[in-house]
Amino acid sequence: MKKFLNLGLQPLANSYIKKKNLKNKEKKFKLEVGFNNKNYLVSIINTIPKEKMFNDEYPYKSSESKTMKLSFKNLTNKIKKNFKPKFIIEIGSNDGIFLKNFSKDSIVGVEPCENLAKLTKKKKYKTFSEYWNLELAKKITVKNKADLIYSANTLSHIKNLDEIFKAINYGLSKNGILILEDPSLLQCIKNVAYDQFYCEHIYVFSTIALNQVLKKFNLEIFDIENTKTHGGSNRYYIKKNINKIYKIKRSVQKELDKEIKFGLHKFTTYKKFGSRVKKSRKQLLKIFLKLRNKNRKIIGYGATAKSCTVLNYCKIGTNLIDYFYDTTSYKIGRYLPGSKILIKKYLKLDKKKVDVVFLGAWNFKKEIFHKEKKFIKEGGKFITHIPYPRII
Ligand code: DWN
Repeated sequence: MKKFLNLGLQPLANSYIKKKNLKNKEKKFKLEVGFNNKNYLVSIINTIPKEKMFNDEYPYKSSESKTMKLSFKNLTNKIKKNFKPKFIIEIGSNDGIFLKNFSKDSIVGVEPCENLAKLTKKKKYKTFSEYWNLELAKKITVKNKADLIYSANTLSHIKNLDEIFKAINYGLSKNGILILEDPSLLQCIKNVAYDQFYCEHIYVFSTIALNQVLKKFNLEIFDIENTKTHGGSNRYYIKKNINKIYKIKRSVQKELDKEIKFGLHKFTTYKKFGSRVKKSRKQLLKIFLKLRNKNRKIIGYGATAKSCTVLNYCKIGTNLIDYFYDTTSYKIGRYLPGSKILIKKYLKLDKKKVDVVFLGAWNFKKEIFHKEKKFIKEGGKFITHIPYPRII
């Protein structure tokens, strides 16, 4: 693997600090990103054991945003109309944002983070709080194989792709389909969204790379949709080679052509991205310092895992951001890892109290701007670093 990006020493992105632990030394790891020119995968180089990240204290809940709820709802309607699955497995069911759109006897969830699995179990959805692997696939499909396996924003978090796909291949019926959804590497590189890289995001997939991985398991992509979620994602519709029901759509070659045209198969593209990231850091810091010199009150909005990368890479701390707002109850009253900025319970933005807001959750810009119409109307400003640092 050839390294193209060094994001410095970073703490675990989702390890929000309790006040009583603020003085404790945090564990940090080298966050470096590389390109494998054999299988075209882009991944972080040093990985953290999964048990350290995905346990019974996982803070992220998908249902915190209206955008995500709507996206899952729309997909559900499409699935019901086009595929009519009788038995579905969801890998990475989180707080049930997708699951709850189906009847309890037609879907099972797999969610290793016990605190999240508890939420769906409570609502009587069968949920396995285990890591997805072949053994689990065998256990779940004793009676029936799945007509549909769905996984959003999860496979990019799992190191051993061979194990995942072996288990998927086992669990999926002959004519069943697999739908995967993850951030698009093309969008990540185009938008200089270097904060898509942190301990949990082991991979950011290109179609080129995913295609290579799938081939080994006799799986093939038959359709791709570009979605707007998480800063630009791809939804891949995948089938077994032996399944002749679905024809391969033009969208697949179109996406591959786009990626090749952009150079996602070449190391030089990533080298250039590395330089753009350094430039982005410089520009972002310049904006913060200028505003601080003018005594502007700056806060953050959305204490995301992505923010952890930005704040620690750019060395932005309490000297530049007073506090963050977030709606997630688990995060409130804790401090962001590394930068140690306090996370407060979300209140509607008030221009009398705040001048400028750093968009940690830049991927929900539209939803947030809609919510904060009044603040914007009264002259409130936002800082974003995507696709380049600027005040809006
Ligand atoms: O892959 C992953 C994605 C899907 O979710 C995980 N590894 C971890 C997590 O990443 P993230 O924290 O970068 O995700 P989000 O979805 O960008 O996080 C949004 C955060 O912003 C949440 O903490 C909720 C918060 N929020 C808010 O406070 N007000 C979000 C919205 C839309 C709001 O209006």
